[in-house]
Amino acid sequence: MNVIEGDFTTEAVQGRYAIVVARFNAFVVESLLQGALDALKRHGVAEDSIDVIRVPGAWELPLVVDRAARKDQYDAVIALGAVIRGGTPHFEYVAGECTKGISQASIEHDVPVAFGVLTVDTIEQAVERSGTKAGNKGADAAMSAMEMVSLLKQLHD
Ligand code: INI
Repeated sequence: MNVIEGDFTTEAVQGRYAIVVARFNAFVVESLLQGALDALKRHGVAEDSIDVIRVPGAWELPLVVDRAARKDQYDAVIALGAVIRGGTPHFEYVAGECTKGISQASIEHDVPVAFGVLTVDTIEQAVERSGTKAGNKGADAAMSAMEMVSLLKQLHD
C-alpha cells in the first residue's frame, strides 16, 4: 500500500503563497492574518514568497482569489475573512457567495485555496477562533495550504 500525503518539512512547503485578506471585521481578521503568517514563517516559508492582498470584505474574496489562482502565479492561496451574523439575511448572502466562489476558483484553476473565512453567529465566536480558546483559523488555513503544496508536488498534473 502506498500512502501519499503532504508533510511539513521546510523543503516540502516551499512555494509561492498569496494571502487574500478581507478588511471588514478587521479586529478579528488581522489576528487570522498574524496566525497565518506565523505558521508559514515557522515552517520555513521565505517571507518574499508571501504576498498579502487586501480586499474590502468577504464578498470581494472570490474575485481576487480567482485572479490569484490563475496562470501559475501561486502554489497556494489562503483566503481570510470573518462573516458575523447580524439580524438580517445579509449574512447568508455574503457567507454563501464567498464560500461558493472560493471553492469554484480552486477547482477551476487547479490551485489549492485554503478557506480561512469565519462564518459565525456572534463576535464572541469570532474572537474564540482568531487566536483565543478555539485556536486560530488563519493558522489552520496556512497549515492546510502548506500540506496541499507538499502533497501536490507528489502527484502528477
Ligand atoms: N463583509 C465581511 O467580510 N463580513 C461581514 O460580516 C459583512 N457583513 O456582515 O456585512 C461583510 N459585508 C461587506 C461585504 O463583504 C462587501 O465588502 C460589501 O457589501 C461591498 O461589496
